[in-house]
Amino acid sequence: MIKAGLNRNLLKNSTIKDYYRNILRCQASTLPKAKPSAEPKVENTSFMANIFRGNLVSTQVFPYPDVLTIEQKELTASLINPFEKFFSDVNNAAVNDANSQIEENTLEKLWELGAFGIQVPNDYGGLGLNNTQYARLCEIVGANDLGLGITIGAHQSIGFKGILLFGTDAQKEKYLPKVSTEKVYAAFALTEPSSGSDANSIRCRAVKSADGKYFILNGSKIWISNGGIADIMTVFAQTEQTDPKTGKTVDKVTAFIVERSFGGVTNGPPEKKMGIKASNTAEVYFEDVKIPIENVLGKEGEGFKVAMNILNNGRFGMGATLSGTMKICIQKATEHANNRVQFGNKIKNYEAIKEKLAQMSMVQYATESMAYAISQNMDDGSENYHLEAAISKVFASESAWFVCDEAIQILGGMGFMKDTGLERVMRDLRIFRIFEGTNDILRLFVALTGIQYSGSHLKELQKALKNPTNNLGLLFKEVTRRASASVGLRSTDLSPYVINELQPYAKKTALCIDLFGEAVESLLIKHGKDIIHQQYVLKRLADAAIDIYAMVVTLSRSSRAVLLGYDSAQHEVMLTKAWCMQASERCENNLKKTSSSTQMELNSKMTIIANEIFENNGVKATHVLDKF
Ligand code: MYA
Repeated sequence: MIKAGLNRNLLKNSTIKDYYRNILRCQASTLPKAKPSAEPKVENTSFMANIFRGNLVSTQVFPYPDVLTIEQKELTASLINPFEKFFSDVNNAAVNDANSQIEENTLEKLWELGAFGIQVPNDYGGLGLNNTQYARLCEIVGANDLGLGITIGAHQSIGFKGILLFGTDAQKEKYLPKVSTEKVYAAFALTEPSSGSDANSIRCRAVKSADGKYFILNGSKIWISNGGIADIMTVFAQTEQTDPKTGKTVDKVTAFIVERSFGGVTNGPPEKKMGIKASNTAEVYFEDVKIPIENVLGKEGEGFKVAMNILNNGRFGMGATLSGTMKICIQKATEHANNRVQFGNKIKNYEAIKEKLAQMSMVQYATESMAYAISQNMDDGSENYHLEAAISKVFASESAWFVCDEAIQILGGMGFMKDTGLERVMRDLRIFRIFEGTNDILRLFVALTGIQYSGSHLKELQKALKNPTNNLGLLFKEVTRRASASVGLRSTDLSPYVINELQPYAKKTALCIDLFGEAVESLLIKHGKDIIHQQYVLKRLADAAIDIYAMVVTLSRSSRAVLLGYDSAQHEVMLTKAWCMQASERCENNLKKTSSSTQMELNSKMTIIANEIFENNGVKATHVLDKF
């Protein structure tokens, strides 16, 4: 339908109007409704959000961000050695894992290092580092001990992050010195027995006292990292709020800073887990906990957004951490392959091994490129990073799993032995695809948030059509884009941003970006609001988005490496070329699958199979030995 009747006349003013009427007529009734907003409109600079609209907004990715001052780089470099020394001389990851706890003197040394208050401003006693500097230290933690990483990550990446992001001056003054220097641990308490991925459905309840000075909190939380050791917690609970429009009371989540010293806060024993055993995970119970009103974090009733923003804000750290984990896995696999002789030859000479190591290095490079693109955009003041942060969490956790698994495969039997240290890493890694938003939920989040943004653009176009003479710029740009696409001339051009050698790969990526925008629009036209139920499709769209982001950040980073004359520049270019070849092909396939009839047929068959298995409470096929 979009391609119908396009010719040069379409670019004339009156025809623009007709053209858009045609396209948008059938969309108007089905698009998700844009919510009216009293806020002034702020341009969304997210690269990923914009490609959902078929727009190229390059500022976050090209050129590759480089925001640290020389002083900040020097300070970061000066911290690397003490952190690495801590892991080589003080910490023992295997012992922490075996004991399911970190020894007291090891924790002491971590406090001395400032590792619990990396991003707390100096005035409050912390190291005062920004996201990018924090990411660099996360890498070291990820390379050495993920279990310990969760203890310090749950503390600062989410435990007290809300105070940093949303705290009042008084809250910051009261709590930040405690959590950065006074050895007080923090935790983030959101998940409940009946509320995991569906975070808005929590049942913990806080009721305001008649004099309005307190909230009384009751309920319980599960699987809380640091839950057994934290004295300060960011807790989310339902509170009764009055809707200003209707005057009716509704339940809305509010965030609170809860001190164990308030009384009524207890916890269960440490959970027995598959991995990250060094970290404490426990149930936390709240019984008539009296929380002073000044401990509401953010505004009353806006706690869900507080929770989401804390999680959004911390996710890049996981990318950086796991990038460090992957490096160590690659190092162990390489050392082994360089020395191990089988069939009279070092195994590094076999193509089966080369393919594995190259692939491991490609995903590590992409993960690291994502993590630092995001952290630097955040440090640059961008508030539009949540899609990219979710993408990096999914990509990093799946890549690290793959890399560790392949490292074990390369080491063979040796990889399976505890002493090599990789089996612990593999156990530790498993949770990363589950917590901080499961990868399945985050894929849906990426696809639906992007689609909502695209839908709101189509709404804008509809509005513009009502007054085309005042909106010529917007309409002209849109028609030109569509006209070009309809004759196979796609509009995205990444050529100005990448070095010559990478131009063919930039072209492949640009094509994916165009196909992506077209796919999103077709899906909106086809499904309208019902798109939220099309999870087979949304998953493929998210996978395409992930591949595109990985291609873009590697193209950008390796171009920078060449321009700055890095010794490793040619290697980075090679990683990028290989990555773009693979990812662009996969991306095109995934986009095709969002609408192909074969895929639809396959999806329906999968639904039938799954339903029958659910009905049967497990496998339904008759065992070959059962009927005789
Ligand atoms: S902590 C537990 C983690 N739990 C989760 O992550 C829960 C996952 N669930 C969700 O995220 C949400 O419930 C989803 C939405 C996404 C499913 N940013 O109707 P809605 C807005 C900004 O779509 P729902 C843990 O694991 C949305 O626009 N806003 O919501 C710790 C809408 O706004 P409006 C967002 O369908 C592990 C409103 O909210 C976002 O109910 C320890 C409602 O939206 C968002 N993301 O659910 C980790 N989402 O009304 C340690 C929604 O204005 C880490 N909205 O339109 C350490 C790692 C690092 C180591 C470091 C070493 C140093």
